[in-house]
Amino acid sequence: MIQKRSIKTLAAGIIFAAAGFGILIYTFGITSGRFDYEHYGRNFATINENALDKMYMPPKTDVKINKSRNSIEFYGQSVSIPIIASPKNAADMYAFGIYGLINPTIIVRKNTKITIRFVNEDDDMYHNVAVVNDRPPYPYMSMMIGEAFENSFVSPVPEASGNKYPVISNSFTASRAGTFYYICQIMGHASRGMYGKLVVLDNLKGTK
Ligand SMILES: [Cu+2]
Repeated sequence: MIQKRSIKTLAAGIIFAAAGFGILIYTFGITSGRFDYEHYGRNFATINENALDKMYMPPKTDVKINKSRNSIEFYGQSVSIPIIASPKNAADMYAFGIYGLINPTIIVRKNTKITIRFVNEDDDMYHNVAVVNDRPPYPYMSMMIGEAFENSFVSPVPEASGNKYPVISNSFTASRAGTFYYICQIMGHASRGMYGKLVVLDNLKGTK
């Protein structure tokens, strides 16, 4: 009798533990949901090397590139920003490239609609990009850092293979002025320097 009861207790304990673990995983899945590996890079397309090379070329208008400050100012209420993970001109894989600059400071005006066009040039690792409030240095587990703006997150995309470079886009509105950061949230990437600054200006003046 005692044995039966203890078996029942044990069974109940296991069920409770399993349920608790399930709730924990579920909760974690919500807070870090987009880092569920099963959902990595579901909706990406690919571009070839020719199209990738074009992403390095700045447009003739609507941007101001300052190489000495390593900054790029984007003009307009709606801007498209091409961000390359592990660009060929970077010192290592843990870098973003925009128009040939490495981890440049991006400058926009408040309420600009930003569309990030994100491509992975790395043939070895997944990468993503998210705009966050937290300033460096970053922890190893940077996927837990929350987004600065609603939807300011681009899903991780897998490594490039052959002449196919994964590309994915996402839009958000820089609704607050201030200094933010765009970081890669794959484990250990931001902590190794895969980040840059995003400055959202409060007024209509440039930074000239
Ligand atoms: Cu990365």
